[in-house]
Amino acid sequence: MTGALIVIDMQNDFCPGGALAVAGGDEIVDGINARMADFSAVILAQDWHPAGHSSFASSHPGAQAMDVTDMPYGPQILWPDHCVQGSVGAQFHSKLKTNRVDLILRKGTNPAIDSYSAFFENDHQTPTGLDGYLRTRGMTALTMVGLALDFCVNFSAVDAARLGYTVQVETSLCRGINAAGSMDAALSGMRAAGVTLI
Ligand code: VGL
Ligand code: ZN
Repeated sequence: MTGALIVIDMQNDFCPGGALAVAGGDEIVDGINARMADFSAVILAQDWHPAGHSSFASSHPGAQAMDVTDMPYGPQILWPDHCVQGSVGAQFHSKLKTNRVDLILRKGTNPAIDSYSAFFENDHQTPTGLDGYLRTRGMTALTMVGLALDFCVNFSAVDAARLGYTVQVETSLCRGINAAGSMDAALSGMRAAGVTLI
């Protein structure tokens, strides 16, 4: 048992029937549960937006979901309202096992900045604190699974590799959104950053 399993955003809103459903998102829950015993730490990331978050299309008059807007920190895809703090959609999938979990890391709580990555908000500068947690626990090898492969898993994996972690993404335990070629870009970006895809 070595290293940490980082489970990204296994929440109702990213599963079929949810506000930002990822196709087959619920198919990976059992496999993720089964992997938890293989790691010395298990961390869950949880997308956790205040109502009216700036990444929601509904917060931008005239905008549609999947439009791209310019934010002070760069281009931002506008999403349907999702993972609103305290909502059923923000809860973890009901079959996800949480007893073995060491840390639940909530992200996307700043109304003005989205946060795909579990390490930094989308300005790529504001830390979530996860790096400090992992470093002080002596974790250097990270395995990532969850949703969505081309957004939050991708950004988390690339940031972790840049921070010096050994990172592998188990793609069979991930599912993606694939908006405008985002899947191919994510896979090549992760490889270029030194992430191992298995
Ligand atoms: C995610 C879009 C918006 C994700 C979160 O978990 O990949 N994608 N918020
Ligand atoms: Zn979000």
